[in-house]
Amino acid sequence: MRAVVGLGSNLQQPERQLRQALDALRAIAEEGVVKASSLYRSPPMGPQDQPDYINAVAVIETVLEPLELLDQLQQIEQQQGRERKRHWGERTLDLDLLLYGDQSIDHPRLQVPHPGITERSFVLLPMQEVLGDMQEIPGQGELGQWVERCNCDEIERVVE
Ligand code: ROI
Repeated sequence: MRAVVGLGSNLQQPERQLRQALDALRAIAEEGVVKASSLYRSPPMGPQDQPDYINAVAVIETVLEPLELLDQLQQIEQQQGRERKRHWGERTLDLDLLLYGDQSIDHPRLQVPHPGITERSFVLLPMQEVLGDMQEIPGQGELGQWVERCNCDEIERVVE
């Protein structure tokens, strides 16, 4: 199955955190990371007294079931010493399962598509880069429509 994972960090050298997490994703996915977006920098959504975030999106090919994949993602977060200081606060590494094939999943531990996708420019723009405007977000229409509607002024691509 093709799964789309969102990555975010604003502590402990965020760019390094994301590169390390991409390596870990390569290791768990059968075909590795099929495609990774550029890195993007944006101001925090939530409390403003925290550092800017670095975000990216990765597409992986996996035989893991959604909850198994979620376990693996949480394990990677833990391995990278996930610190989460407060609700909507700074964190070392956040991995979100954004899409799993074209499935809609409503489970106490997991909602897919991730409910934040459509209102978060830091998810929409990297998704658009790797999946294109025509990508369907199950139950929500096409990705391109949401990108048009989003406030994408404050997010910038990290030049490497
Ligand atoms: N804000 C930005 N810009 N990027 C994130 O990844 C992010 N993640 C979060 C909250 C705290 C909501 N804010 C964020 O979990």
